[in-house]
Amino acid sequence: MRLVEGEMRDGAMRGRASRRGVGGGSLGLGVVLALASLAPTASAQAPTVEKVEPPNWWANHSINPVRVLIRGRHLAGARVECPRLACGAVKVNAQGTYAFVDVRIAPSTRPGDYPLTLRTTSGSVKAPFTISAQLPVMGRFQGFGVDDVVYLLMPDRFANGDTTNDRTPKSPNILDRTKARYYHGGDLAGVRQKLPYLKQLGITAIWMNPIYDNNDGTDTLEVYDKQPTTGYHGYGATDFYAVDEHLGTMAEFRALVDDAHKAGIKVVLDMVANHSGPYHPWVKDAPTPTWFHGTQARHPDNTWQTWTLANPYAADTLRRATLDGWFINILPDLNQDDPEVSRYIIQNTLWWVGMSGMDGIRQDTWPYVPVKFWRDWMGAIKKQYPTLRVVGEVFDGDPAMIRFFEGTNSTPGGVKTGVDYLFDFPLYYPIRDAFINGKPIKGIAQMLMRDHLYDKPDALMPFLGLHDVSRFMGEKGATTDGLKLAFTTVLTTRGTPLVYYGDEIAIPGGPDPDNRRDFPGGWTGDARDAFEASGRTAEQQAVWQHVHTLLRTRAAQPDLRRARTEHLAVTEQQFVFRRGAVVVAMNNDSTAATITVPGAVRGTDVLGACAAAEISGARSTLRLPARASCVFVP
Ligand SMILES: [Ca+2]
Ligand SMILES: [Ca+2]
Ligand SMILES: [Ca+2]
Repeated sequence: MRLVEGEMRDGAMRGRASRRGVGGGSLGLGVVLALASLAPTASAQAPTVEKVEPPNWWANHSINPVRVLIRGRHLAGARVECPRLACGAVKVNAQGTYAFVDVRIAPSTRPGDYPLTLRTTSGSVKAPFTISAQLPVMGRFQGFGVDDVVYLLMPDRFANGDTTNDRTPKSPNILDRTKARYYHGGDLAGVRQKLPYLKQLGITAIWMNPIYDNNDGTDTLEVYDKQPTTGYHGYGATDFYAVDEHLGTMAEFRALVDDAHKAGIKVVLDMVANHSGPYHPWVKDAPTPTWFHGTQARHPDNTWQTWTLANPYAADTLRRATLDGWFINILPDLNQDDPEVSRYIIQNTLWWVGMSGMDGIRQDTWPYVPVKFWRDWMGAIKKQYPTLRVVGEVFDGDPAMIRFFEGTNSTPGGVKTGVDYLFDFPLYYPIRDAFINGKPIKGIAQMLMRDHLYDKPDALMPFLGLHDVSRFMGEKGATTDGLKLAFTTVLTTRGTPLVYYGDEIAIPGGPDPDNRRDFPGGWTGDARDAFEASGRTAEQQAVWQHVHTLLRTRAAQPDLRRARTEHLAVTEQQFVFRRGAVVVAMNNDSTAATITVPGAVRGTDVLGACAAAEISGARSTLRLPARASCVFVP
């Protein structure tokens, strides 16, 4: 790193000169105006600062120096002074709109304000920068795993805990509950208020869709039915270092994490490293020429051919079309091969974790980013927060694809990303097929057969729905009997199960955005409050109780989380398996079934559907009602 002593002395001298020239407090207003009129060009060219990223960092952090990105104007030729810190490796882009600087923080540096000064021949400007105290580790950065049940909620659609953030001067016109692609008003305050509900249901972790600041106006690029959209879902960041004003503030996010931890609930936050939103300031003016893959005017469209990434015979050009293309030809694709981009994203991730004390990350669009970047990103996370856990989104029903992206797999070039978990999309499809369409339940067991491909089947996250697919109850032919069977599967199979908000009360809804309806009762004046049993229909309450019982049983029975799985019987529409002392039996047929399995099935069915098994010698006979599941616990 280049330093700095000389620059600082130099700069200090120029600083004095500059203060004389531009006018301090002792000069009268008339004099300043006179000077300005004499030298308008010089005055107009003085550097300005609009944004500092990250705005703060920590002493004794695994990343030191931190690479600070300063957005401003007239930064060409800038030197950077960092009193009580050490600065170097300054780089300014050709437009003079972005300066990068390494800021080294001595271990003894105390928390406080440490503004940087950018100085050019035309003047100087301060860039605010703060050293923060690290949050105590105890009870934070906990990670998550098979002992947890994760609840995915969309912050804008769960509960409106603070109506004062519904419309603010920053974005006054993009909230409308009658429009499915506008903000509806849910927020972090609402999630905090509903923690007792989540605790009562029995989940132990929440995953929230991204809370980055998204565009303050309508999106007229991503248009459906000729209608503009908004960034209510959070996936189109315009500021990676701020919480969207509709959802709250970083202080509220930290308070939510603290409250959740007090309730025994972990917090997993969604992050997006593949792209920014189309309205991010970078799109019009990028920090480096290679910040994105192309420009808004000229870039590759994404071909969605993720299979080419795993194809050992694919030419590199085939892969690049999927790695570098812009999603829906609109979302600016970040170039993680640019080392400045890579550092930016890695630091940004650690900043969110360090600021909040959160426990895990859900990473979007995993296949569309080079595995080398993921290796570096995972390494940086684990270096600073060894207990934190990451689940990656590989949206693919083919186990060969999931296997390819498994964190322990050596991908071409010998790269292992180290990602902890992946979603179990392969299991999702036979679950829907069996329990909605009446296809054989055997398909679920046959998909589980493919677990032999994985190093760690337990590292998968099974689910029956999430925010990118139609609701289970939104599919033609879906019934709550089928939904209950699906919940039994998800909550008793291996891995860390995921519950999508509202599925526990059988909310309907078609494809995006209809699958993101408001949770009933989350808004003052809602016709019904389904957060309370009294606000649920009898059918909703039956599903809720089913999920609640399964979660309570899962919590009480470590075997349901950690014991080896043994498939005891698989027929076209019956499936019985054992996990340790617990036996799960499912009948997907429209008539009752009697099935005999090896071994003694002891105990009672906690779900209340089956009578006790008849044990005879080394075999047990189970009588299963139509379209029902039973969990026998000794
Ligand atoms: Ca609100
Ligand atoms: Ca916003
Ligand atoms: Ca990409």
